[in-house]
Amino acid sequence: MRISEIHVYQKDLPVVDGPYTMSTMTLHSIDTTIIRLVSDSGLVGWGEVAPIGPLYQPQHALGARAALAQMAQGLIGQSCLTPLLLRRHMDGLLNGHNYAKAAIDIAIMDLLGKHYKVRVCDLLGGAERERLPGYFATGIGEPDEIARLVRDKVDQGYGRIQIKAGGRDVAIDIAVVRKVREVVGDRVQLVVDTNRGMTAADAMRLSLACREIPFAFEQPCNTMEEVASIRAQIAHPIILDENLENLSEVLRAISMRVCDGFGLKLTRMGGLNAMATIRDICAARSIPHTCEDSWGGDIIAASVVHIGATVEPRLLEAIWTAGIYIEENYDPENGINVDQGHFALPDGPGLGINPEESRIGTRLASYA
Ligand code: 0XW
Ligand code: MG
Repeated sequence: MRISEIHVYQKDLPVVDGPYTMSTMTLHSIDTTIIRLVSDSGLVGWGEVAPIGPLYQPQHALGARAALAQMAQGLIGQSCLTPLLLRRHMDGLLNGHNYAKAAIDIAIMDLLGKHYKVRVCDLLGGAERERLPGYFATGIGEPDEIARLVRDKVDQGYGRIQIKAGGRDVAIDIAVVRKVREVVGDRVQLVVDTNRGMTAADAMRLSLACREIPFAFEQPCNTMEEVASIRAQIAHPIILDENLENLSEVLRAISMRVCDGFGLKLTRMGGLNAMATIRDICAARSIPHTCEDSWGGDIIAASVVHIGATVEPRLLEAIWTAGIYIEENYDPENGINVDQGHFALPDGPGLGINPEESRIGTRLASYA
């Protein structure tokens, strides 16, 4: 079974109830790239990559499409049955650009699952459970507004909440964290994420001012070195997110002992197979982590749920998908939606979703 066609689509995903705000950007709409990969046996596999704007991380939508254009013709005729060899073949066509390769990796795993009539989670080693905990991420906001939102989300069933901080006077962030704690107490696990948006000094101020409030501090500063510089002086465990750009950076973070957990972004890491490798490394060192992506529709969401289901429950912090911010599912029947703060693992073969062509935007290019 060989790759016979690759089709590339682009779709704008306006942010429902937007904009979505973080320390470094305000997002009204996200540009996603969808891949439809067709085998010579007539099976279809779906892939997606949706970097969240050009500022969140070095990966961006135009870069993903340029990388896919660079590789696509060279992928025609390659075997669909050997994802590892396909990955090596992609590395021989283009240096780096894991996030674009991730869209192909996801599509090939979807196709492979359909071929063998098994789910992607089974190809990745097997599902630990069918229902997975999600987390909710706030935007940047004022103390009362964020506390109200967090209370609502905890009431809806979320067991983990990520509060956005940074990019403003740290005193407001301190007030937000205190207000949230006052309102929800220890009913929920809290994470404070600055998205690289604080200086080391401000991150220390926030942590020490809230030393009695348990939370994990996500990506408090821009670089691993800055985070390492405050590590011994602050009161909270650290999660790294944006700094983890590939497997090598994951290993660097582990060897630097710079953090206690990871926020793992599926496409930035290189796709489902790369995530499986990182999952196993995390298991070897008992490192808790999330399974998520920066954004994306049903294809990314299903992928995140499939890999998340294979993580040992003691190490899976939570799943995050952009679903609640997206107007419609690509697959109205089997699309991935959150229910009481949890996600159900799809039960069909492959990713278990069947996107409708009318819902995946504009076709930009086709290769055969
Ligand atoms: C909560 N998220 C997954 C949504 C945005 O992409 C940012 C992000 C994060 O943890 O940084
Ligand atoms: Mg983060």
